Amino acid sequence: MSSSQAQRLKGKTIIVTGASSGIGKSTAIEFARTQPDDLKLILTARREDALKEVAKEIESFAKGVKVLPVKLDVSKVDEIQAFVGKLPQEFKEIDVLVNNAGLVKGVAQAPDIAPADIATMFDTNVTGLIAMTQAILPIFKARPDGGRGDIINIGSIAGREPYQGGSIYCATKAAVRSFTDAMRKELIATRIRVIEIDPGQVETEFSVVRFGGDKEKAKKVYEGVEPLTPDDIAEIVVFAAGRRENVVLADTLVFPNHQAAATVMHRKTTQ
Ligand code: NDP
Ligand code: 8X3
Repeated sequence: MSSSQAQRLKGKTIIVTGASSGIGKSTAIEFARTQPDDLKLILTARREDALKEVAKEIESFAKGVKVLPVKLDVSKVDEIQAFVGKLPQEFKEIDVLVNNAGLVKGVAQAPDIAPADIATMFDTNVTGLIAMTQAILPIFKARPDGGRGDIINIGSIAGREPYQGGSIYCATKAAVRSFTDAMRKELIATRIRVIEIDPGQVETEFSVVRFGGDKEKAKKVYEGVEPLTPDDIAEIVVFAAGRRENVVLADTLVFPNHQAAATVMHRKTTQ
């Protein structure tokens, strides 16, 4: 017998941005684990090969899940518009949008932050997320009662608590938070749920990207601590989407046990 969560997700079409690694990949897999019999997943990111691997993995255990991997750079607004227009008929009726794609570049402080890094972070984390939302929202709004569907935005503790060396990334996540909160109010007369999940420290490719591919530097971020896993966040995303339609998990801050703020962490030291 399937769970009530599985029943509520049955037949849904779900899009996850940034599904080629980390939280997005785990989210795609967790949706498929929860509802393996009847689900459609649209998985997007820039690395198409990685997306195809995720699709293969899902199809190996979830026979009722149809996966559509699509190469999409969310920082290119015209690509987003073309992507929605070209979706195959059976994937057009999207029910859940998970805006997860995002990144951080470096730890530079003003006035030394590279303009290209500023642009990449804002174009991806803010303009990309807004453009995805604007592209999908008309599909939700065309439904009865003012509209139906879920928008799940992956914010960050960084959007609530700016820290040194993260000014631009933090500003992008604060922008996501403002956009999300405003939208929830704007859509009050609909059945559309606007949800934000703000993780603390999660071990993914995030720090590798931050340090330009330097895996040693990235590893140091997690020394002496036990970060969250991408699966931890994926479970919360799926939980939020799998609630009864009248239940809106509007806002969630998630820490690992050793963390109490963006920069307040307990690190075990080895003597
Ligand atoms: P990863 O680097 O593992 O994953 C990031 C994903 O975003 C990848 O799939 C990447 O795919 C995709 N992405 C990046 N840029 C673009 C782009 N221009 N267009 C499309 N996809 C893009 O990191 P996480 O899983 O940690 O990050 C996921 C989200 O979680 C981000 O929004 C991040 O800010 C947020 N977050 C992460 C935390 C952490 O500690 N790890 C904590 C709080 C929030 P590809 O490279 O193939 O395009
Ligand atoms: C990622 C968490 O604190 O490294 O959003 O910026 S943090």
